[in-house]
Amino acid sequence: MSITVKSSIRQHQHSVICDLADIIEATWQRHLALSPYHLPSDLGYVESRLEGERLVIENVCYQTPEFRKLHLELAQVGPNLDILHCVMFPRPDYALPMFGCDIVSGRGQISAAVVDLSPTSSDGLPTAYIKGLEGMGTQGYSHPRELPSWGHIFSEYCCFVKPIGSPEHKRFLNQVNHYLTLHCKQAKAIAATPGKRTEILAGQRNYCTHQQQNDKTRRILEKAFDPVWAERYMTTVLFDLPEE
Ligand code: 18B
Repeated sequence: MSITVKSSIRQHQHSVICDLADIIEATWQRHLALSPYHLPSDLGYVESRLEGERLVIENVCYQTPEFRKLHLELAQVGPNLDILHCVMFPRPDYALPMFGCDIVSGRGQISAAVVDLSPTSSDGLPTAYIKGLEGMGTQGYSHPRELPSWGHIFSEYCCFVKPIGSPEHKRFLNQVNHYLTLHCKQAKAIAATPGKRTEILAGQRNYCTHQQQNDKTRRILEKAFDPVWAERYMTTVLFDLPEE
């Protein structure tokens, strides 16, 4: 009898991506009460071909009392392109910002590393976040990168860089850990505000519709699958919205 084990792509990815995936999962487990979140059954583990190369996507999803969906995604495009994507979607009863993180590594070099806690209210980030993030951003990195036109959704503490060498890799890992820990602690500390649902939903919708305009993400998915599949994936898995 032969047993086939679906081998995880995690151990084959850039070490910064593996380390960050471990940090994210450990931080979630330490601070939050996780229960499973079920993706549409055909979208949890996905494989396709992009220009003759394999595209593999592995999704890890949870929900908690404060978060409708915690989503960590690892993707590998052929032997050379590794991606980590993570978004935390608060339940619309909680006036929390959006935690988002993306790392793209091509041929062993990280070209893009992004982390932010993005406001969902027109008043900007809550005071506790402003205090916790003071002085943080792209300081300490030699290659900050310019945000695309849809990037006005991010906060002034958004870190978008090409991190060079192991000191900057380490700095980025520490920075994500800091943003994530602050966010988990705040989520536990604040009370639900059901009266603000409409405003919070509008803020989340604004975030998601702008993220869906990321042509670089869309292009990878369209080439590996097709435009209809890419649209479904971007709107149901990467940046979906809760029912009213
Ligand atoms: N993203 N990223 O998640 N993206 O998902 N990403 C790229 O060096 C994928 C998020 C963000 O300059 C690039 O230029 C794929 C979240 C920004 O126009 C590639 C998936 C955030 C840019 C991919 C994925 C986020 C960017 C180009 C699904 C922030 C710069 C890499 C697994 C919170 C956009 C490069 C620009 C870039 C791909 C940000 C290839 C396939 C949550 C700002």
